[in-house]
Amino acid sequence: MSNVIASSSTNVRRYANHVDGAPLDASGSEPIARHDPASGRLVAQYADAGPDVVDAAVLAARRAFDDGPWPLLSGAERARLLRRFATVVDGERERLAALDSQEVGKPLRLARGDLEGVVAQIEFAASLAHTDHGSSWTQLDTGFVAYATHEPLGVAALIVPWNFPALILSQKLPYALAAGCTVVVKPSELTSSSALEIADLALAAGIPPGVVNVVTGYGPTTGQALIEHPGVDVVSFTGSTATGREVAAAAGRGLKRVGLELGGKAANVVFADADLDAAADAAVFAAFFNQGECCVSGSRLLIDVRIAEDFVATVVARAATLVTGAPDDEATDVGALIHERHLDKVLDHVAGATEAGAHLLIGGARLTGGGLADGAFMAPTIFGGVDAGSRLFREEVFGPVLAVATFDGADDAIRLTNATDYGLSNAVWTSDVGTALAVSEGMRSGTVWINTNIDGSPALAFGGMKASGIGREVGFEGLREFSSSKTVQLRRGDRALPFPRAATEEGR
Ligand code: TXE
Repeated sequence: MSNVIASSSTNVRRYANHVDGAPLDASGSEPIARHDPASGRLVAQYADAGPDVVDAAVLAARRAFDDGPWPLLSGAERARLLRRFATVVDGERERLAALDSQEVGKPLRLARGDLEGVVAQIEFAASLAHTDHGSSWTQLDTGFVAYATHEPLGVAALIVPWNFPALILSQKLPYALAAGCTVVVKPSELTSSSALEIADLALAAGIPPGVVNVVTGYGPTTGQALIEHPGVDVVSFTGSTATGREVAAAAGRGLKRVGLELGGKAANVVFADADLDAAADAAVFAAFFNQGECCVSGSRLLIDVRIAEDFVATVVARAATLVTGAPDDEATDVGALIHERHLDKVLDHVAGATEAGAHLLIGGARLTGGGLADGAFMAPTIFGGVDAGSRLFREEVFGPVLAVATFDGADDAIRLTNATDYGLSNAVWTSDVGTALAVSEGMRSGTVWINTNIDGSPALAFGGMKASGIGREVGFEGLREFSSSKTVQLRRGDRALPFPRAATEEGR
């Protein structure tokens, strides 16, 4: 049953929550209005779920877990339903991409890529549901065998941000389902439509009611109530490091498993012996993809001092060719930022970088010309000569701002890469395999890309070190975040116990 309550002639989508396979409106609270950040137009309204709605959603997930059938289905059966889910989502890719593009402000052309990723994640998780198995120990002792199984943890709370609403959901949801968990999703209050639509599609694919629930609302109220609910067993969160600390504290109080995928400040290290043409293209892509609103954005370019001048000139020239504009224009490379306050925060970083003595090479301002006046558009921006101690070098900007600095030798490149609290991803470009391996060993991050950037596959675990988070999602490790192992030990024959054998009847 669709969560869309009404779509008026002005095409404003009005949604209820999705609980136990049906729409559930939030009584008594003002709906949350979402304005398209590229035009300022009202495009969607979501319910602001209070504690009563969160409670109903967790209880629905609890029933679907405790009474089944979801966790009791065979792996093959869960895999079959997940494959069907992937097929149904595949059929709706264009519509879902349009929703994410409109609510995030990202180019539709690139949102289509997000949705391809969503389908690939669900398909991969289906393969894990089918092939997952435990381990056994048969060599421990004569007459003694042990085996370990992986059991679903229970009800999972999935808290999702706004930069890749459908894609980040797909890095969690199908893995939780493959493990046998039931879920309550809390999408960002800025971009909730695709999660609600995807919950409908799960139902249409035959995944039973109550297995996938979605509550919409603000983080500190709806999100916090969800994490603190005693019926939740595991929390998977993607968002800011500051909020991640609060989420971890709340999960800690409830002794719940928690996975945190937080911010990043990736370095893109380019040595003089690299394929410089490919490295320059990738530097531009990594910095400005998704308006730089990406936890793995290559927001720091560290360039070998021997080639710095020419290479930076090439990167700046290529950045100048990027088209910033309306998300639904097929020619657009860079869309609008998520909202005005975020644009202000990015501009504050720009002002701070200038004060700290960095050299503005391109951009640096809001764009209002050419029909962009009503949106939160920012020019792709590059600063040279960025000091390693400055805010721009160390803090996540989450906007189209690239910080450039030079290094001299591999040790210096590693030192600069690690000069931030974050540790999510980094990249290195070189034709020398020894340099590539040495630098990747020194980089303190969950992912290292060699001669590529912002790349991947659903098979490859993703997550961070340091302030970038705890745990891994996606791939086999992503499945394990939602399961608990059980060790079963079996002994036959004589058991040698350290206590004296109990007296027999005759001996008394
Ligand atoms: O994130 P929040 P915001 C970074 C990026 C960005 C900054 C702020 O630097 O500029 O964070 O973005 C929910 N309990 N990233 O404010 O607050 C919230 O409703 C439970 C990096 O949007 O972390 C939303 O669903 N939930 C990042 C989600 O958490 C809470 C992606 C993220 O919101 C909550 C996004 C609470 N107390 C931002 N408070 C990445 N790693 O990709 C908020 N939420």
